[in-house]
Amino acid sequence: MKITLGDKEFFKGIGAIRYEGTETDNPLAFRYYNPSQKVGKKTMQEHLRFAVAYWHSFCGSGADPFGAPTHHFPWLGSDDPMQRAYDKMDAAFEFITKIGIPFYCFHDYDLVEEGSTLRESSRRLEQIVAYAAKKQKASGVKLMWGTANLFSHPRYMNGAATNPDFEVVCYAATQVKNAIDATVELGGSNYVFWGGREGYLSLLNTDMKREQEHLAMFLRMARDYGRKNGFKGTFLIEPKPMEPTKHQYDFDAATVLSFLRQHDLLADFKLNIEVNHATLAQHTFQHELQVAADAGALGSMDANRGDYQNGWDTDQFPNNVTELTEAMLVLVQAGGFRTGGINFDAKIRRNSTDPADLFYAHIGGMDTFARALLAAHEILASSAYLKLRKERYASFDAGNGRKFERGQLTLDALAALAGKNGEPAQRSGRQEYYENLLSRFV
Ligand code: XLS
Ligand code: NI
Ligand code: NI
Repeated sequence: MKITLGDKEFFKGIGAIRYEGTETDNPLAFRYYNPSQKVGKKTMQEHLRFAVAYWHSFCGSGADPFGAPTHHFPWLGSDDPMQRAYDKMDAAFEFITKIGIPFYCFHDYDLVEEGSTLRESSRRLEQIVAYAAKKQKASGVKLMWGTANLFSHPRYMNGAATNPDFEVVCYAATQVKNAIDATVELGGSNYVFWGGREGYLSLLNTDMKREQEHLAMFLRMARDYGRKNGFKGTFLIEPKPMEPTKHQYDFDAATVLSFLRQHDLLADFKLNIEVNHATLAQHTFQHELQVAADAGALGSMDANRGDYQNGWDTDQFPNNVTELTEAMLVLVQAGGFRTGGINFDAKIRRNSTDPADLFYAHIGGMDTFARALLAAHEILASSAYLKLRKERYASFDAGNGRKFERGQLTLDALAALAGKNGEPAQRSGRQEYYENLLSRFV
């Protein structure tokens, strides 16, 4: 079959999306995201470093456990798997350039479907990666991160790196090796490990300690392979507490950090924090970001949102400015992104079936982040926020408080001070005051 490349337009009638400001009522325009606008020292585009997720936007069929696919993407129409992969890539780059997002992210088998043998799959991947390199060069779009899908194929039903069967571990290693090669070839600035099925369904049949040691060994090997083969970017772990397994090993930021520390991997690995994973772990997004930032390990973000009434990973596009302002406060104070960015790991709803829906979804998400960035920047640059928070800890800035922080007092000394000072005066935490302060800027 003769392969045709790049001669179809998939999003007809939709041109480049532009910033038109808050006065516009054009639903296909940005109202806040103005890439070249300066916010402090950097432009919005430099702060936010948006990325499109290949899997949701170009592979997601809209199927759910109760019903068949609703998204009949025209780029998936061919009978030939390579033609489908090329068409999908044309559609992806058309969308990414029209929306004006500078980066994208993929799993190996988002780019092309897996073949019936490992050799066939590797060959297909090499071909599509060569095409991706051309598309990147022609458009200026860059790869934010690559990863391997180690969870969809039935062979991974008991895990990949943590599978009790060594043969499956070897198979997973081959996929990771190829995905790292692809990431290096495409100049990706990060390589991601999301736990997939690394976890367990029942502890009865699981040797947790052994599985976690295998995971550390596997990550170490991937790190060594990447470094030996020219990967200079950041390895990222993406925590998630549950789904698809009942208990995922990379539960949340604190769990992953302690794992990385225990296995001496913190020099090469940082965290990719996802909104809906944070909330599934009963945390807020900003909490997870702060935990990562405090460890110097805030690498990247997967942007989406959950549903307040549902307890699963709904991966909706972000739309809550107030919540994201709290997240942006953490990011800006941490000094922003280095190799990472904001990847829209979000999907349009099953019943959003117009080609324009993918545009509305990303426009909404980008505008929401732009507003949150502007608000956070203003709060930090021109409100009393930082001063107020600092004052709350003023008793540690001098005298015995400072001595305590420096380790110059003992528990006995503290008890003696309490005896002398008596009952401490009440000091309000003023939560509502802080909340109102934030509201003033959103
Ligand atoms: C699933 C994860 C996944 C990772 C990439 O919940 O968010 O999409 O981001 O493997
Ligand atoms: Ni997710
Ligand atoms: Ni994700």
